[in-house]
Amino acid sequence: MDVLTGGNGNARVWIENHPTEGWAPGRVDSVGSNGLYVVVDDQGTKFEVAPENARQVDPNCLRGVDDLLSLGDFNEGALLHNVRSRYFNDNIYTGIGSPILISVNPFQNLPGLYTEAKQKFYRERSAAAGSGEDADVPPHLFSVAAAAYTAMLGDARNQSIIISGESGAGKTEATKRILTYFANLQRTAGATSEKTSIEEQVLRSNPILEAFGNAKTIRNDNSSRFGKFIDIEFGSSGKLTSAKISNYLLEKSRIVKQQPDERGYHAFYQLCAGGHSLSDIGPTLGLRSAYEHSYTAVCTEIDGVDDASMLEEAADCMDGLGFSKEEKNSVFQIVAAVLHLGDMQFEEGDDGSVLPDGALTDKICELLKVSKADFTTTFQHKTLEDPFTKKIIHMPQDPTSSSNTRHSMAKHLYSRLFDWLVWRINLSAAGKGGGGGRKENTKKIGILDIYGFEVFEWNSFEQLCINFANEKLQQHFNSHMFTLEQQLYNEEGISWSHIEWQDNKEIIDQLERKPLGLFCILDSECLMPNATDDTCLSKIHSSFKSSRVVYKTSRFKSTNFAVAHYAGEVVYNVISFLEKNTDKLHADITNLLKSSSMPITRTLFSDPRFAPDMQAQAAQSRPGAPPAKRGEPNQRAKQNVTVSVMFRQQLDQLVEDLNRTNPRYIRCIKPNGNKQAHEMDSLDVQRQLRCAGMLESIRIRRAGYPVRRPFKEFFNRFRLLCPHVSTGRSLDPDYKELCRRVLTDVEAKFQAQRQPVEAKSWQVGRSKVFLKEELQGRLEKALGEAVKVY
Ligand code: AD9
Ligand code: MG
Repeated sequence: MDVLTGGNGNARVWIENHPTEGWAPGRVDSVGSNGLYVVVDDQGTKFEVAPENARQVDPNCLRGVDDLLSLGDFNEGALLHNVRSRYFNDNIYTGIGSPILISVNPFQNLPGLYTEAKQKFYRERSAAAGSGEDADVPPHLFSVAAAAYTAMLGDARNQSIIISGESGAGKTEATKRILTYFANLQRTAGATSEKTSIEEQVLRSNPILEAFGNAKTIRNDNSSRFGKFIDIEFGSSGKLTSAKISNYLLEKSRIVKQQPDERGYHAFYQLCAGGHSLSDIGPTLGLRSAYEHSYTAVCTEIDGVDDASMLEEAADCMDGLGFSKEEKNSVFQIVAAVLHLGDMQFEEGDDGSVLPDGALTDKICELLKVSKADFTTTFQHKTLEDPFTKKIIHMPQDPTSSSNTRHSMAKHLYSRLFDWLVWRINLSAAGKGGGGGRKENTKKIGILDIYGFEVFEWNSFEQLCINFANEKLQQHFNSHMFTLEQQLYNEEGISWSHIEWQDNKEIIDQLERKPLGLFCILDSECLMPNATDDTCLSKIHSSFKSSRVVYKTSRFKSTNFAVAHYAGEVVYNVISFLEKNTDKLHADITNLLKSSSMPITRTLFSDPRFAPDMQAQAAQSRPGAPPAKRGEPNQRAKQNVTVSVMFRQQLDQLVEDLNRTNPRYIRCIKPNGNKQAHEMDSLDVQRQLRCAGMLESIRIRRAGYPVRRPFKEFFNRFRLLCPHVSTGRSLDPDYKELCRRVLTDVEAKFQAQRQPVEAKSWQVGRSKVFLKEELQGRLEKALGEAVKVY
């Protein structure tokens, strides 16, 4: 009798599409008159499951295993339930083989999780395991970091740790823990650490980056609004020698406008709360409380966060990183100027807008160190070239135009300041000799903390860029997993030929293909004199008429188009796409700020490393300019390039760099939207696991031989099926041969029952038996029946 209907009440099968749990283990209760199994979940609710869909639950999954690959049952239900049951036991980490770690945000500080003793434990275990992978240690961020480090020492290749997941899932926290782990390596290894050591410098970079690049969003009180890749370099002895951060696409729109319940960058509020007590410049900043400034008025505080003390921390870190007093003061002066820019009002004048608040104008000019006359003119008139006569004309600006000029100035000032800060931090973290460790025999571990796939009610240009970045990383992930799979088969001598997996190449192609990909259409519209968001949208629709990937959605407003991303459909609203992609800065603003007597402001608008509009000029005037590096703005592109071009170049470079490393992946999961400990929205977690490509990685494994069992374990489990195959009296039996005999024998039995096994359902490798899932299921089922007979 079938084990499912044996009525023993213990058989567990998966209930798929469970309304609250996604997948839930249930007990088979009976068989309905329609032939469907009646399955009861743990809450007593009954479901009907078709016999062909009734997959048995691996009992280990109910307890939760450290590594999902140790389960024979490798389906989505096993993945979800395993992660869930571990999370409720405060085991937030789960492995999927050695290169993938799933991390669920605990939303509480779990005692003892990140102690120095833990760091030491993982460091020693990994070093002892030689290859760096100690399969017996519980999964942890430190096991990933330790494995990367040991592998780096033993292997010529650079390593990388790619951390992804959606907003609030714990990427930045994970990055910080891993950085601390690397910074502590020498310390826990017994060496002392000085205050000026490179390890300390690396740790100091974070509070500054968070102050200037993080903001409160509805999803995360400390959301990173930029992507970052940190390259840590180690000398030949394994000592940390330098670090270099590359930053990606800071969200600029947030500087001047935020959604309800969201804030601008933390630095704004920190400066309003604590700026007055900054020595030297405090009183000269002229700041009031955050709710009195236009850019920060909407949502001023975050529960449990003391902005003033955060400012102190960021300022201390600047001191620690060796910022000069002038540099530090300039940074705060520029931020204060941005806040004052937000407060400017414009009135209609006879000859262009007028600025009625003289004191405010004076303050901004004083902070930015520019002439008041030039400043006023910038908002009064726009310098243009007459398209026919080619003569320079000064067009009066109306208040709306002046107001936009001011927002544009604020956005460029702040985002370039952010680029400058990253550059300045890198200078301090470049190690002795300031060369960024460009010595020959150094090795690197790169850590990527990038914004995850995101879908909001309203998705704009930023979401398209972010989601495209995720497509690229997903492709990298898939092809790496696929390559790994093939490598294992080669090592084990398994013949393979027909592994197919779902590639997201088609989507990427439709977005980036030249000349008619989505980004190219957008870029060429940005060059058209009369183009608008509307003309752009109609070009998108006419170019992708028969596309399955980019399409028109009739259910939505006419300003929308949809993209079928690998992680799901996203509807984008084209409004502001052209403006955001062009991101033009009028030459009048550049000229004004170039004339500043404050060195940093001048640099931001004249040095091509921070001023993309200066790049073409620089290429001509500075033939000996240093070679370009990833993440450095001077490499981005020629004059007039769009934001999307720059971003895609950065991404291509990133993927190229990652391809040269041995990657490990940390997939962060947000268990609920309420930021609560011990609460899980299973359906949402299921969606995130899918977006993280966990299903894809399951599919890749399923397409090959997903079940691998060491010979001895396999034989001992299934020997009952072939009692005549035995070890005899041998003390050292040839388990490989025994497994082969069991499998051949079982295959013959199935054949005799006229239920043949599909060809090539199993192979015997060098150290393990490789099975298709279907055969594994049938073996387990046969075993269940055999046990009953005995
Ligand atoms: V975003 O894409 O930058 O918006 P992240 O970076 O994924 O996002 P973050 O690391 O900032 O999320 O985590 C959000 C919050 O969750 C943190 O501020 C902590 O309060 C909380 N968190 C995350 N990970 C941990 C952890 N390992 N232990 C305790 C955590 N709390
Ligand atoms: Mg973050």
